[in-house]
Amino acid sequence: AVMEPRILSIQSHVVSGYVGNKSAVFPMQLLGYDVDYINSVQFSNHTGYEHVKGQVISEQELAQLLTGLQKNKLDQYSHLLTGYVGSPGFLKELVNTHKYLKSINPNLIFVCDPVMGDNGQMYVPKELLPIYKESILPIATILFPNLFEAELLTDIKVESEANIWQIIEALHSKGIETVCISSAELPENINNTLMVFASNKKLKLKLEVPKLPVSFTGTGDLFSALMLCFLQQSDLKESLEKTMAAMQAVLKRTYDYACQHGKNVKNMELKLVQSREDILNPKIVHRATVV
Ligand code: PLP
Ligand code: PXL
Repeated sequence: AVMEPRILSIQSHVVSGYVGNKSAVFPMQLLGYDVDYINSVQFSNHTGYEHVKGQVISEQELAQLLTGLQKNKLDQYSHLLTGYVGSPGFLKELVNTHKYLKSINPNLIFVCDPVMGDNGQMYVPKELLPIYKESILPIATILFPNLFEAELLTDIKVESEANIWQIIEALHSKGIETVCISSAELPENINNTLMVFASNKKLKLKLEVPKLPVSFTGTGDLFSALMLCFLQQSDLKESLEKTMAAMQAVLKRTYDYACQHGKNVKNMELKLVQSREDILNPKIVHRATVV
């Protein structure tokens, strides 16, 4: 029998605001998926604020939670979703977690955002890169790197769009079925558009959307959650279009709010709840083109 989708999401929790699980869990539940979630950290707020307080769980504590699930046979998942990881030990334990969950469900889909940095800057310990390369790439089913992370993972420098397709091929050759590179600001297309590339073994797609003149936090986490869900219901092209339509609606609502109330870090928190109808029923504006 085919199992009902049940997602295990291992990401950050913030008390206030929307990054990590706070950005991913609500949209997935809204779209009809059962989500179990492990909070890899519990922080007061995301790290873009002046102060951050809270707790981090260790790899041993992650393993304990899995043991609890195992003992009660609560360990049958269709999807494992991961995002920001701050330590090499925790990332290695995620590899063990994947191995275990896959032994329970051989069809487990591993959706991974290999968060390492952005715009040429790494903001995680550099020891994470070889673990992503050697241990995560061979087991990920769907990978969502940004442009900088894609370069780090493949040692290919992007100077043109052709390099992006090279990177995508390199990632497919590691066994990754679906690759989606978001936030790709190519040197050749200047600041006010955002390119997203998506590829599986059958289809190569490109989608361009206007870029709002600000940067948001938690958008990558929302993106991977939405793609995971839409890919359950639609093909790659429609999933990408729906995901970007929902993202644009959330970001537009957030931007309008920040313009009215002041563009500070608090007012830039994603207007996720207020965008529930756009997430449930995204109105596609920008179509993807087949490359
Ligand atoms: N984790 C931390 C601590 C960060 O500062 C960032 C950057 O915003 C991220 C993760 C990655 O977020 P995203 O995947 O939306 O680029
Ligand atoms: O995805 C972003 C993210 C995840 N987790 C924590 C963060 C952020 C972004 O700032 O602070 C704790």
